[in-house]
Order: sequence, then C-alpha cells, then structure tokens
Amino acid sequence: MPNDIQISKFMSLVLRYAPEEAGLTLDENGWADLSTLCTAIERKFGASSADVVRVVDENPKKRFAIEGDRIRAVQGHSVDVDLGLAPATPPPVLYHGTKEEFLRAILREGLTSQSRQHVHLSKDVETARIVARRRKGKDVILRVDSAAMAVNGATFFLSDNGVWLTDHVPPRYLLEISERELP
Ligand code: HQG
Repeated sequence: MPNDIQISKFMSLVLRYAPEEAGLTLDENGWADLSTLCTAIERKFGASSADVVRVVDENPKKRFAIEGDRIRAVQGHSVDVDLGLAPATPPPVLYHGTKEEFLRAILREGLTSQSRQHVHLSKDVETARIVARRRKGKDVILRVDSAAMAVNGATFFLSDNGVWLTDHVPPRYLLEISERELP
C-alpha cells in the first residue's frame, strides 16, 4: 500500500518547486500534465493513478486541484507561477504562526516570502498555531493588521484552500500575541 503522505509530499515538491524531478513542466499558471505525474509516481511509489486522485481528494489541506488532464498545487509555490487569483479583501485581522528564533528578523524586516512566492497568513489563531508547530522551537503567533494594510494599498489573495497570501507585511502591521491572550 503506497504511503499517501509520501506521495503528497512528492507532489508538493514537483508541483511547487522542482517539476523536473517528475519530468514535468509547469505552464505559466502552474498546471502540469496529470498522466506524466502519474507515471512518475507509479515508478517511484508503485502507486496507481487512482491513488493519485485519492491523495488529491483526501488531502487534508486541499493542496492540489485536478482539471481534466491537468493538475496543479493551489498555493505554496517557489517557482514563479500566476495562479490567476483575483485580489480579495481580507478580514480585518489575520495571523501568522512562526518561531521565536525568527522573531527579531521579522520585527526588523517584516514578514517576507522567503523561498515561496508569497507570505502565507492564516484566518485564525488555531490555523496559525498548526503552521508554527511544523518546526521545532517555541511558537510565536503574530497578529497582522490586514485592515490597515489594505487601506494603505497592499494586495491580498485568497488561495483555493483558504490561505491568505500577500507580498510583504511591514513590521508596523505586526503584533506578537502574548501567551496568555492565546486561546
Ligand atoms: C519566516 C504550509 C526571518 C516565517 C503551512 C516562516 C503554510 C522570516 C519561514 C505554508 C521572515 C518561512 C507556509 C524574516 C518570514 N526573517 N524569518 N523577515 N519572514 N519568516 O514554510 O508561513 O504544508 O515558507 O515566519 O501550512 O511557515 O506547504 O512559510 O517561519 O500554509 O501546504 O520564514 O506552508 O503549508 O517558511 O508556511 P515557509 P510558512 P503546506
């Protein structure tokens, strides 16, 4: 039985970051040929195309979308793709989960997109905590004054799986939420 998590991680890798590892090319909107991906996954994991479709359907974060004979990741890209998302008005407050070790740099430079195309923001503290917990160390949750950013001209996008994306969050819009304020 192929391991769905391994397959999903491989799909994230090739659909966001290193398509050549599956012999894929991404078009300008991030779409790749589904059957080429299935062939690569069959070789690597012995999994069928039905397994690939199941991984897409059951992915807890709905990371992938299939449309006809093509597939793409809905967010999280490192390679330059245009997901065609329309700018959207964010809720007045968004959150970002990170680690204490990054805090000084973040409060100095703001949130920057690092190896991805965008800064990723969460709609609630719970989601931000899950994002923070992916890494070792002490969690830090930041409150983002998205209302003020939007008023001052920042553009936000909402990915198909509910992640808020923007280019940069300057430090003046960030506030660390103290431990006792957290739910
Ligand atoms: C930090 C997962 C130093 C930032 C999650 C983060 C999310 C800075 C790390 C999605 C910084 C980048 C994204 C600065 C930001 N100086 N560190 N100026 N600005 N950072 O993985 O937000 O599983 O690229 O705080 O659920 O952690 O991939 O971003 O810790 O939705 O679908 O630099 O990834 O989704 O790390 O996570 P990432 P992220 P998937």
